[in-house]
Amino acid sequence: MLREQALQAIYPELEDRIVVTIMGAVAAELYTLGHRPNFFYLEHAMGLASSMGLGIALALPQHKVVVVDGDGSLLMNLGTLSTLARYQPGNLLHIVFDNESLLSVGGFPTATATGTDLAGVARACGIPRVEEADTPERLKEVVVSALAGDILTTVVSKVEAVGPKSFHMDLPLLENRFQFKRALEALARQSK
Ligand SMILES: Cc1ncc(C[n+]2csc(CCOP(=O)(O)OP(=O)(O)O)c2C)c(N)n1
Repeated sequence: MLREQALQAIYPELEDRIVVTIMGAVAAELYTLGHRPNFFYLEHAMGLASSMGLGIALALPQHKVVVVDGDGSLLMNLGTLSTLARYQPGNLLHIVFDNESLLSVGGFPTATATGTDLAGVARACGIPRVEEADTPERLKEVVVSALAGDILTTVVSKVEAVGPKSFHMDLPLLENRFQFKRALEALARQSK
């Protein structure tokens, strides 16, 4: 499966959610499908999208938060899985696109290319619902049901190591930060 196809399939489920992505290829792909003020592309801080998503999910329990992660990023912050499992926010959906590669910096193989099973690690850490979804249709099914329910879910999707032609995003990091902060503040006001 191409990650672009997977994102396309789930975009309608994401557009009104709080979404935090890792940097690089997947951020550019989501941005190209249609940027929203409720999307934050966590540049530079590799591995920490899930940690940021956890903080937001705990702070805004009435709203669903979707983290779009990568294998290299998750491997850099594997402890996040046990922290997620400890706090278990039912409003958090953690999507891991596993292309077995550090694609955004040139395509070096990660440990999932040599056998590390991230879904297995997530289960062993105590994430209550762990799914694997290797077609856009299956991923969409999992995303729809996770967002309709209230169980912390990690879904690992194997994707080809193919990125966008251009990583250009016409959105300065600070502008994204201010937009996103305002979007979160508006949601926080709604839930008061
Ligand atoms: C701490 C840190 N180390 C390295 C980098 C450089 N870097 C940016 S993206 C990336 C690869 C991310 O890999 P993955 O999460 O698998 O996503 P992919 O690029 O494959 O979509 C790396 C190594 C960084 N931004 N921060």
